[in-house]
Amino acid sequence: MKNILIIGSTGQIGSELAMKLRSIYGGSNVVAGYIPGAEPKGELAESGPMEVVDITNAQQIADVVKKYNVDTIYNLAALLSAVAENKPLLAWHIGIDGLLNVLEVARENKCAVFTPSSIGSFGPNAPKDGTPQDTIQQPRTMYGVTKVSGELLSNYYALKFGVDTRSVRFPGLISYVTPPGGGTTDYAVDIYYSAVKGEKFICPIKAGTFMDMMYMPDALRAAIEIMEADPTKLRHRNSFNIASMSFDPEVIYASIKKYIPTFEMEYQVDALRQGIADSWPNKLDDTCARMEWGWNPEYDLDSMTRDMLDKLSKRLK
Ligand code: AKB
Repeated sequence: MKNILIIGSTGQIGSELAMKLRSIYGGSNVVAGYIPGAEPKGELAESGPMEVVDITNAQQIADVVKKYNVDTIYNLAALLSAVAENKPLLAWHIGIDGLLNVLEVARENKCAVFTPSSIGSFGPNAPKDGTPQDTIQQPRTMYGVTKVSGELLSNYYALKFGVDTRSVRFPGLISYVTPPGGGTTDYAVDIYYSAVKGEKFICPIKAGTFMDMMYMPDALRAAIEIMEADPTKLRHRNSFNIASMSFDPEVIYASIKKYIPTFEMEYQVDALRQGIADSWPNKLDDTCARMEWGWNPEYDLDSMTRDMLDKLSKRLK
């Protein structure tokens, strides 16, 4: 990777990934793509180039790729799962029509492409525990439908046209920087904000609902390491299961209570999010990622909780 374009650089993953990529490859070599209304601010705006790149506008993507001699595109434009259920056509337009634009530009300009998939690419017929890399997926959400279609389309472009497409299936991502918006796993971020603010947490997901989660520093490393991986070792491309921890609301609550014993939580279950969570796996098997490109997470629940509470309490002072 020498010249990188991030589409969706001001979102939950993009805002942190852009800074991490700039620290590795140099500020001027990482273009922060954004849509009007979501302009980069602060360090992100000051540390390198930024350009309007709407994923639904193929010409705009092509112009920026040519202007900066881009060789790698991080395609992070997407609606999260709960929002996608309410706006299915928009989810498809951004997730699939947009991806097709990116893949075509990549084919014409010989770019590598990273497009994240998700635990949401699996549905209720997939094995729930130790969900294998290659298994039945059959998601029942529009989010999942776009993720599986995106995986297939990206593999097609790799096989048919030799486009270097790669991807990981992200778990719920937890970070103290940019909050997520409209995901099913967002509760696992919100709970830390409530704990640090000294508020009771109202949990929208039932006790006993286990989902894969990951701390953002591990997720950023995964996105970079998969793109740097030796292609001759990759048997899979789109998309690798990755995992680091799996918990339900009771487990994360207990982990926070160790540090803030007065913290309280009560349940008010959100039917939409609960339905989505019930259709997702409890825990993925990430053996292929470990074997093919050396994936290895650094954070577990306890080390993440300590870091989240420490960083958030400084930020919210
Ligand atoms: C969501 O909850 O929609 C995302 C995801 C797991 O893909 N965080």
